[in-house]
Amino acid sequence: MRIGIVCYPTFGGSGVLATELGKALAAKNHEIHFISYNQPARLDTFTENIYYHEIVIAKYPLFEYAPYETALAGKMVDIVKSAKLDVLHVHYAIPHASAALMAQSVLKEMGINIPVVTTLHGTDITLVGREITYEPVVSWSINNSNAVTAVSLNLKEDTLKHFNITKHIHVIPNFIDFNRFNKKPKEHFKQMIAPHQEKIIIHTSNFRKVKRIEDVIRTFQIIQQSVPSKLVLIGDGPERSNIEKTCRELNVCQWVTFLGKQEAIEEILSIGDLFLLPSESESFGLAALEAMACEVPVISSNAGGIPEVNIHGETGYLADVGDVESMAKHAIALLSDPEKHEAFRKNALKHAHSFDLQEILLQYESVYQSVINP
Ligand code: GMT
Repeated sequence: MRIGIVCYPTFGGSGVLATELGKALAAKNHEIHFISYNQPARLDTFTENIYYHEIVIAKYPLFEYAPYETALAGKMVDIVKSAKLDVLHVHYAIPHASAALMAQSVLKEMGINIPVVTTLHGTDITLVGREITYEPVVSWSINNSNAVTAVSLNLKEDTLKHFNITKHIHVIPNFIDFNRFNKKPKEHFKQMIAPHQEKIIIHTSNFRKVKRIEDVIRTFQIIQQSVPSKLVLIGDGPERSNIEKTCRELNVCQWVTFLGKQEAIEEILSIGDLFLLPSESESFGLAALEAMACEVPVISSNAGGIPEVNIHGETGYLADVGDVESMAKHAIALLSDPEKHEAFRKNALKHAHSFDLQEILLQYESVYQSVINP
């Protein structure tokens, strides 16, 4: 198939997932055309069957806000025609789904039929999408896409609860590529970060408010008082200064390392003893799945779709959003019981296998087929 993938190019979950999906489809001989306003972060090497098309937004003094959606729709029209695409797959509803439907209408007038598949990722539904100014357009885009997928059962339920939806929503969860994400022998990293065999606790995210990284620091502070440990923070974003301030206030700076944005996250995850994900809202929690694939148990909140990924008392522990005492209590108990910790490591890996990329790819391919040959 010739597939157009529209996504945000950033390190955020939807862009990462869309890029990994495109790369995996290309490896199965599909022709993939990425359409984005910048080279997607994980599209960093030359790969056969992959093309990248940048949206260029023409500037004009009249435009206080450049019309991104119009430029994107125009780009889609151009690529569908020139690359003879079979399907457009847009990731994150706003504004990709409505722009794709605009392109679909334009192309229809030219006698070209292009089906649109929309994947809902999370904040496009749970946060921004519900804003009064966006909601009618998001509802319309979902109902008029040829097929819609959501990354967890919880996100599907949230979409049906908060929007007036008439369209069937397929649940196709986030996936993991075990060729890349597996526990690697990185003892020298461990030695560098924890020279006295301290436990290594990791958090990765885009440092947005919704991730509640202050809770990561608060949980860590309690853990540190009982278990010698180090906290490794991977990523960057708007909350960075607040987090540094919290570290100073709680007097934990000497045990916290900020690594910034990292490409080879799997290498750092490989030295982890625990992963923390206390998010306020999380449709799936791809970061937790990546940790689990590297055999790292997860202590998380029970928000959104996280309980579909992190199984309480098996792959890690869940607590209510903001309940840092419970998160720390579970973490201390697990880190202090080597046998249990080892069992949780194995359980985490085993459960991660139910999200194997190769299995999830088949589900996306089947959705594409269903809209190309309805
Ligand atoms: O929160 C992020 O990391 C970015 C956000 C996005 O939409 O770009 O991620 C969402 O999509 C990911 C991939 O499907 C999910 O794993 C994340 O749980 C989800 N984030 C939220 O719902 C907050």
